[in-house]
Amino acid sequence: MPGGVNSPVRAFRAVGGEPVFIARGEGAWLVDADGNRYLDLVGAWGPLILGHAHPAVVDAVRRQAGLGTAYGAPTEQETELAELLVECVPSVEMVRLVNSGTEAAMSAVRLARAATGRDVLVKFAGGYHGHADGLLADAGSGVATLGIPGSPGVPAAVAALCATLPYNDVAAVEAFFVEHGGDVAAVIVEPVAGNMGVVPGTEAFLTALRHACTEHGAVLIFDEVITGFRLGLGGAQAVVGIAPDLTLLGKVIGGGLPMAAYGGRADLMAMVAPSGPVYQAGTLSGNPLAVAAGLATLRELMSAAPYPPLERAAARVEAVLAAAAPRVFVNRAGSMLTPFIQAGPVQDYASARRSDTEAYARLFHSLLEAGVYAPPSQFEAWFLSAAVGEPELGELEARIAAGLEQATNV
Ligand code: KE4
Repeated sequence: MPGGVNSPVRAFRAVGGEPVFIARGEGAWLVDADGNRYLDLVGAWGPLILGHAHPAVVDAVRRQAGLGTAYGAPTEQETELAELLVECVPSVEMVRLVNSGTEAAMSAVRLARAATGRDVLVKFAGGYHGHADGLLADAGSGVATLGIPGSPGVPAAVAALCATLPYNDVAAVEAFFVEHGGDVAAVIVEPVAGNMGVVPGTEAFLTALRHACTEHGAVLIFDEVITGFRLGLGGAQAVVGIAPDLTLLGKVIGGGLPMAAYGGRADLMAMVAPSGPVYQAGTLSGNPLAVAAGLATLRELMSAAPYPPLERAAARVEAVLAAAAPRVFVNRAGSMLTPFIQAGPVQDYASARRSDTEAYARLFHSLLEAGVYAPPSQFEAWFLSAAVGEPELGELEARIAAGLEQATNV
């Protein structure tokens, strides 16, 4: 396998050393193949908001496996999951389940282009929406982590259809739309960016995007693959009170199994095959096993309401990190946060990239030594799970403080 991994960011290339091979997860903990235990701040890059092997999820998946893993036919459970997504996410009237955030993003962009008859897509530097050809320009996450310029293999003609603007830059958005508004099919944005490290979108920025898209007839796509059901049952759009036209979901809604979705205005979604001409399909879309894990996860989130304790736990981790100011600057939104190794502030990709990635690598390894598994990249989000209770939190605070001391005082 290229780099010995099935997704680049797992290879530790940005922090050095060999990746840890994981044997199992237990609540807030990961256990590696040698039996070493780590408090997990990656959470499989966001899905594991309940922690690893949550009993409700394990039982649901175990039960479904005995009934079969995939039928290639509709099931009641898919309909139940779709109804939960429509119920929880304010702007979503209709939804299509797919297998990954990449699929959700590429499908939503195709739908927006079909609905508007236009080609131009606007994204933001440091934003990451999966690895579909037209979305890799100036991307965040692993593209930023590995410093890959754009991505080879994307035809120039395809790349030329994607305009990249600075995140949180209202003037740049307004100027672009004055010039090109009539050509824009869609704007795709992470309302709270997670892939340049955590950078919340300002209300002014997100409002400007909403106004520009409404005024010029473009489709506003909120990529909530990370923030959906992470910042609350309604995601970032419920927090900021802005309704996009389409929303991408993923990660949490699959509870750790391959599951994502795109949805939004019924008039747009009705254009998707077979009810409309915009083709999109998938052998395992909405498959019973992933739907079982997703339903169990969402039902647990709706009944246990873990968001307030998650917020408190994340605020305590933030406080330990922020105490290292001005060597460290922390951005946080709910239970996702990033310690940037710099004085800050960090409000876009250009400022995020001023971070000392060497010092971040030292922090990463000192935490790993101390039994904390943080993202192996400065340009990713740290995630708290609901499985992090008081004992684990005390351990986290102590281990992070020690790791910071070691890493940033050289
Ligand atoms: P997937 O195709 O990886 O399921 O989702 C793509 C995607 C779309 N939108 C956002 C906001 C995302 O964060 C992602 C994927 N996130 C990365 C980490 N930030 C996944 C980890 C990886 O690539 O291994």
